[in-house]
Amino acid sequence: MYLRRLELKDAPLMLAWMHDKSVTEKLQANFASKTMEDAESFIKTSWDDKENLHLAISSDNDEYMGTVSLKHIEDGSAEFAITVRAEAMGKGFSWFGMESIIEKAFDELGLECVYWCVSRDNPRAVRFYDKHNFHEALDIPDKVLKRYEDMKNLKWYSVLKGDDFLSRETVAGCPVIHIKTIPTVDAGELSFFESTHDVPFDIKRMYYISKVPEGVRRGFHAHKELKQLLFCPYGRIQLILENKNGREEIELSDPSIGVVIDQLTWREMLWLQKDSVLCVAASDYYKVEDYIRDYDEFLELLKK
Ligand code: T46
Repeated sequence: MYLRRLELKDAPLMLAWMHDKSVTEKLQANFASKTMEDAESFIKTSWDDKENLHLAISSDNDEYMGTVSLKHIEDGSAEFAITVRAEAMGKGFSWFGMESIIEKAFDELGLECVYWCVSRDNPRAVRFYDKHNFHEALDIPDKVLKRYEDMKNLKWYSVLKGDDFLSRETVAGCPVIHIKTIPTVDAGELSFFESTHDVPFDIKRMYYISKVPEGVRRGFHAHKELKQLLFCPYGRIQLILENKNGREEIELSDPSIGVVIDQLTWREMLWLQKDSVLCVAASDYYKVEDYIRDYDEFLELLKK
């Protein structure tokens, strides 16, 4: 998936979500009356708009999955907004769009702050932002609040440049480790780890998962005893972990970042980009009896 300029060919899919109640019911604007001309005019206007940046979130096949925006770009800040098609929900497109445009705001546009709000009556959106560790902002300027004065029950969020919103120490309590990595000038980098020195167990097995299409999920199991280090040397994979600490996710896309699963943990892996590779160093040989593939059985074991 990637961000690109909106194109006229996106208008039919854009109009489709505008007329899809499951997408628009919690949005502030009324999209139901929009026409194909409105969608095309929005797209054309976006091409040389200086105050707003509207980009398409595109699948690897160049299919429009939604729009992500920085609006009211002024005084070093901008308002973030996003809408994805129903078909794109739960497949990593929202997080990808958000993460990418916030990085763009700080790194390319030189902004200092990105803020946004969501209705507290929209639990899906509130859960999404809370899950990604965004915190409620209490210092939104009056000028911005004025734009929303007719709206009640809003929750505001903001991210400041330098906030390490992507870097994490744990996912559902499982340690995120920095794999030792040595760069060579103009010749890439080399990463390595040694059994018991860098990884907290003896490595008895390595395996890797490749040739997975975009949007496919694997996993759906826990292990009784096995400890593993998971990392993604190429591509982008979302790792969703659930255990006694709750359910959290992390995107693996940096070859020098790994996650150690060292406790009873349900896992799912979502391929955000086709041909991404998931590598795993495991503490034991393959033992079919170590797998818990039944979610209810996992929940029962978690209670014990
Ligand atoms: C895990 C996640 C991250 C073997 O024969 N030997 C092996 O070492 C492995 C790992 C798998 N297999 C067989 C078992 C299945 O018939 O390969 C087939 C696919 O395995 P599975 O459906 O378990 O694949 P994933 O991607 O759901 O899970 C794998 C690991 O199995 C699991 O331990 O934590 O990756």
